[in-house]
Amino acid sequence: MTELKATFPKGFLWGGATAANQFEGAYLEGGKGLTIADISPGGKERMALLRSNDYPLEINEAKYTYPNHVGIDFYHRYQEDIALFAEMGFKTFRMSISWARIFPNGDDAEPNEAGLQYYENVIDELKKHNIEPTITISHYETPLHLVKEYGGWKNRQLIDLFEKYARTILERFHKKVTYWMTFNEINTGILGSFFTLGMRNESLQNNFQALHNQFVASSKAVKIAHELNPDIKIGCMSIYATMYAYDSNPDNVMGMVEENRMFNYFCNDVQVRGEYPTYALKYFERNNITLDIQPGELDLMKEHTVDYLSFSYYMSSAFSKNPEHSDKSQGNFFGGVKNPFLEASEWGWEIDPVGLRIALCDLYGRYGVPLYISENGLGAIDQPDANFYVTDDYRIDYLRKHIEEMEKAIRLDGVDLFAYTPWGCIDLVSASTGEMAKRYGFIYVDLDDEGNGTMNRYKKKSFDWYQQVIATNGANLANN
Ligand code: BGP
Repeated sequence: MTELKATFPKGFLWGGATAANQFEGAYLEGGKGLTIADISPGGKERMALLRSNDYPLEINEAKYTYPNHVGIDFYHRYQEDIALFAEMGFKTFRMSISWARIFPNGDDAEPNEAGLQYYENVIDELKKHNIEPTITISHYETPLHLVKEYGGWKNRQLIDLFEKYARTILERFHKKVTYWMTFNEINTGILGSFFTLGMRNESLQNNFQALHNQFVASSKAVKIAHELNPDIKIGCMSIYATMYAYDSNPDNVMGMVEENRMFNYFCNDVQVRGEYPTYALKYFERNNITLDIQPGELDLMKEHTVDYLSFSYYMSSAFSKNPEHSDKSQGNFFGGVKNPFLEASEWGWEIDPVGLRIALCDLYGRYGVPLYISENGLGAIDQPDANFYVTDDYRIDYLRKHIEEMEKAIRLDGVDLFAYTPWGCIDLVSASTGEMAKRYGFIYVDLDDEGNGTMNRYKKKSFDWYQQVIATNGANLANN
């Protein structure tokens, strides 16, 4: 009989999560090329623009702002920031490597040594503080050249280019980095996300071909990682939004089942179980989708599945077919109908801690592999006092309630959860709105959307709280 775990296991990986394009800045330094994030304007219209055909593939400073070009300047300030993470007691730090720092155009013959050295310095700094890096290989950072010249991920050539990039960083860092993730929130590709696929408003056929290419690319990275170092743990990463039927109407329940499996399960099914599920094959059939699958690819996907499943969790979603339930909730990539039982953040994301326990039970029950919560948190407008101190009880409250549910999932449900990295552990640029105003951090960065501010770092109230959470391995969640 397997031993049942009580509360947070020894060695639980507490930490925080970031992405290169949202906090490094220095977007043209060190030989870096442009990525799709670099041409994405800041401001609330970003997601609407992303979904339109007017989405500019060039930087247009006369028309737009680009807060992510400077980010929070982690590129130059990583030592100071990592020291703060260490002071909080981080066991792991999730970061991405920007593909275009390593291969500026994505298809260059040789890697850019300056980029590799930069990441080596960051990794060494983390190790110096006993923080295990968790590296996302691709977090919305496909080189722009691959979008403009190759048409994005629907082009099979990207598989080989990605393989070369993944091999380069894995060969360089496989002795120093144990935890890896392949594609960030890969399932947003189902919705045709530009960030994920590097394609704008294309057909379902192209979206699913692009995803297939990413599945193959991901399996290749898994294979390379394990060949280099069998101790490496490499996972997939999806957004998970717990899905409810709005009510007990069987039609709504069936609709929820359909939404749930295409959005929450499809990419995990392929990457954890190693094969296309039957419901997806039927979906392809109904929608006239015929994938170009080359000989050997399905075997590769079956043989090189991930070691763990990671997911971001911010909110749940309710499903209704009833046209009277037309009041939609907001989400970064999707929105169901408003759930009358839940409160929402200032950005309309519905807050649902119990939904996280449901997610953990669901995913562990379905896959039985270790789980890593790679993003979670509350985007909020912080009001610092004259000393730049932020009393962010709302953030503590959000995180505390989610951690309580994680604890129950481990203690009462026997879920094998081994890591938790709240999103934007230091304030950074938002992915959906490209703004600084939406903050998640334990550390306040003095910088506004127009680029005003010293960029000095200040500890928020939640900094001390999270430090205590980590020091007690999740036993003391009190907000003193
Ligand atoms: C996820 C992304 C992150 C991050 C987060 C918060 O979808 O993986 O990159 O930004 O959402 O979203 P936002 O920044 O839009 O508040």
